[in-house]
Amino acid sequence: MRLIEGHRPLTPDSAIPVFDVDPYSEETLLDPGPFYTALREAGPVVFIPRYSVLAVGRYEETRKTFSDHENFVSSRGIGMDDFKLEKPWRPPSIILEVDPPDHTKTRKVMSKALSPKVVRTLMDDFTAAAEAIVDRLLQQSEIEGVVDLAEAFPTTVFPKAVGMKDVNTRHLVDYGAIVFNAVGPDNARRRAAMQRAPEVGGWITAACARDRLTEDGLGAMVYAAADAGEITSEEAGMLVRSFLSAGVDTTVTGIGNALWCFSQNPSQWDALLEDPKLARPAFEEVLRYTSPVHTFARTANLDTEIADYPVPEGAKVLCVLGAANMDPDKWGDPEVFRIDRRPVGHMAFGAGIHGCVGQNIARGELEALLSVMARKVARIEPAGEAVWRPNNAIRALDRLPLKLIAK
Ligand code: OVM
Repeated sequence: MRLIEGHRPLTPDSAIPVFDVDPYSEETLLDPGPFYTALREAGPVVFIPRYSVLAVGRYEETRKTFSDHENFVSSRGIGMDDFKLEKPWRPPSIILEVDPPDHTKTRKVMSKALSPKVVRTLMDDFTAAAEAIVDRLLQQSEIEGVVDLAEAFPTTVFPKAVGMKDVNTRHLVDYGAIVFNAVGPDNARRRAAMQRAPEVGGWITAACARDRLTEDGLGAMVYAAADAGEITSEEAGMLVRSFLSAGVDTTVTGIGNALWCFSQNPSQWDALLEDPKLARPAFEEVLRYTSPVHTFARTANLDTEIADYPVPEGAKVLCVLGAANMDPDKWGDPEVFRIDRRPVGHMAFGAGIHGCVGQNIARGELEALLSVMARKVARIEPAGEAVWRPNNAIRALDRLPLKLIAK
């Protein structure tokens, strides 16, 4: 419970519907669909007594709350901890966990480093890496989709794009899991992640130093902004840390989820083979259907409201992006995975000033991989049971046994 001495506890307002669930139970994280539905049906905003927080899951309120950076700030943390009251587990991100005007400066540096123009220069490398990995996997009778493909591809291309001299695939992937579990409540899952934080976090911090980066990568671009006086060199190191926090586990998860979606919906793989230009829209549908970041929070920084219900200063609001992306009022038939949907406005990359700054590079990675696979792979078949890996903020697979059948 977030009932802290001297702080006005969030009590169920007379009117806000009470929704008595644990959004972080293993059952829910393994199969979030029923929770998403119940959350949307419980009201436009609900009070969850177990954690003394509010939650939104309908499309409209989720979008509105998540992008209203004036009333619902990020500087108090985008997880369960209120940084105004509790010490953050690591120095806060200077782009994610910050508000304007500080945010504006760092966001500009990161937008430039991750611009469509920069991503275009990376595409040939993404395609070559995808070809090498897919060709190798097509020699095997079965693959483990998570390690062999979902992890293999981003951990090959992304550290290289950043210009990392030292690459430890395991630490890169595990850091993501730690960062995303840290967004949740103080549960067993978060505590287990925290145990590994000193070791993995220490390695990450060291890898962000200027002398651990090449002179031609995204990391160097951020340090060049320090040379130009836009930010300090300490800030440059922190922004490189943001690349490593947000750029690996997210795309690993996106690829795993894409493979899962296609293995479950073979007609949609056929549709991609028929029209490979659907690679990009297909990824958008994967993001909508199995949103990697399922929940991030905001904090009301003053007395405000959601859907005409009063919301007091200090209230944490879980924004359940995965639920918004399955709202039938927005999508009509959200339970159907179809790659030609073009789900414009989906919430998987967030929205507003904090909308995913890496979305161009994520799309570039997936476009390269899905296009290469569309050229080489006739079918993606399950070869055993897919197992999900519960995480407080990310909806990722643990294991995905597959058969890739060559064209
Ligand atoms: C960061 C960051 C940015 C976006 C997502 C994220 C928790 C982290 O700047 O560290 O995942």
